[in-house]
Amino acid sequence: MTLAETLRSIVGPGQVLVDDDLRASHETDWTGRFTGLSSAVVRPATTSEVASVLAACCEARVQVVVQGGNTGLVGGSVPPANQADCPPVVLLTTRLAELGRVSLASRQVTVGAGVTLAVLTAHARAAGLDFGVDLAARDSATVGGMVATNAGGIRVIRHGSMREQVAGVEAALMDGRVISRLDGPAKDSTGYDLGHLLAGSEGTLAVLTRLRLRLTAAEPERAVAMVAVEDTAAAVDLLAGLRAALPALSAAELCFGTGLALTARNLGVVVPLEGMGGAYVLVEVAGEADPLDDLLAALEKAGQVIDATVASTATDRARLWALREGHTEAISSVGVPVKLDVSVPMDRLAELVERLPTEVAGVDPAANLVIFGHLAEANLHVNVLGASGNAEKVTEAVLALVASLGGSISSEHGIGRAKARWLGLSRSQAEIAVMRSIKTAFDPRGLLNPGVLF
Ligand code: 2HG
Ligand code: ZN
Repeated sequence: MTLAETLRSIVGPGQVLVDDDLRASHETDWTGRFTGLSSAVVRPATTSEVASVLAACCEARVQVVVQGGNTGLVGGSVPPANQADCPPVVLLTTRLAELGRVSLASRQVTVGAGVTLAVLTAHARAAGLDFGVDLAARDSATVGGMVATNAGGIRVIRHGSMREQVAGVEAALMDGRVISRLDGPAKDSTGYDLGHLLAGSEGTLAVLTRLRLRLTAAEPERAVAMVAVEDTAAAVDLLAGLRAALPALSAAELCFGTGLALTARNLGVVVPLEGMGGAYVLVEVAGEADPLDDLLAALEKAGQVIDATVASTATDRARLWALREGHTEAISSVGVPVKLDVSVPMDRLAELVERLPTEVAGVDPAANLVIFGHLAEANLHVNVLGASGNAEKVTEAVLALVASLGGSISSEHGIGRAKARWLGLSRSQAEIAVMRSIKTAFDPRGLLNPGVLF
């Protein structure tokens, strides 16, 4: 039997896509920057099918690339560009769509890795709870991909990143064995925490098939404001004041005039507070009761506010959020960006913002820089447009600056293929050696997500 025949016998003939046009959307990433050929796209529906697909590929020594919603921004979910002679199989997780019953007592739920964030959130809310992580790609991003990349998003200040939500995992190894720990014990000190190890491993160790996830209390009432401040340093001071006054602060997002103008143009709306500030902070507070008065009092007390627009209706809140969440699409509407997702110690954020334009212009004077990010984690999304011919040099310059400020070259998107060359800027040689040993223990033939991370 050929590998394709074996794969068809495992998942059914209709679930092995080999035609060019059916494979195409799985071979290029969301940004359009990363693309590579696959031999087939395989869509297993159960853990045992995933395990059998992996075992068959392992036996045939064929590489496997794992893909969920393909919303990743570092090229980690598509085949490598340089492997047309022996293209990998893309293993698509979207049919792993099980939605378990919400346990109100443990505040946990078990779901398939292919469930989207939006579906998980609706499921939790229907049970009177909520899910703690949220991000703009919620309608397509799968929870498996989000755990694999340790996704962060807009509410990390309140509930942490994806790893913190993981109470247990089930995953298939490249040789077809399955590890399963889905009971989600509230306390567990029985050795290595494999679930937390797989979180952030970017599909290089195993394929996540089911996740036991923690849920949060529902906080249905929200108040949102967009605040104009002098500059990034003032935004950081504002954050300190808001954190002191608002224990239920659920988001603090950083924007700048260039990105807001581009996003407003793309959405066909007017920029609020245009020209008023050197930086803008989108603030959200959540609670069981309407937190608007608390937010107004906190803004008054925190200082630094040049002007603010406060949303008092759901429509106005959505309008303000669209201006922040719409940045990614607005940027892609004008070109293919070099995207770098970095963080620095909070007291270096203003310096990073100040030095970036010179650093980027030094490599490519014609490039356009658009920055925004998650203020509370000092996580900046650096998007460089018009520099695709200089992508590597721009990446080098920005990441070197971040490293010199004591920062991380990936705050929440992962290393993927985009930053694999620069892993050494954020991790020591000893750490990388240990990571490689772990990779070998899970996947001795190096077949899973080749070229990602290392
Ligand atoms: C966000 O915060 C995402 O909206 C995407 O992490 C960031 O487009 C980007 O650079
Ligand atoms: Zn982000």
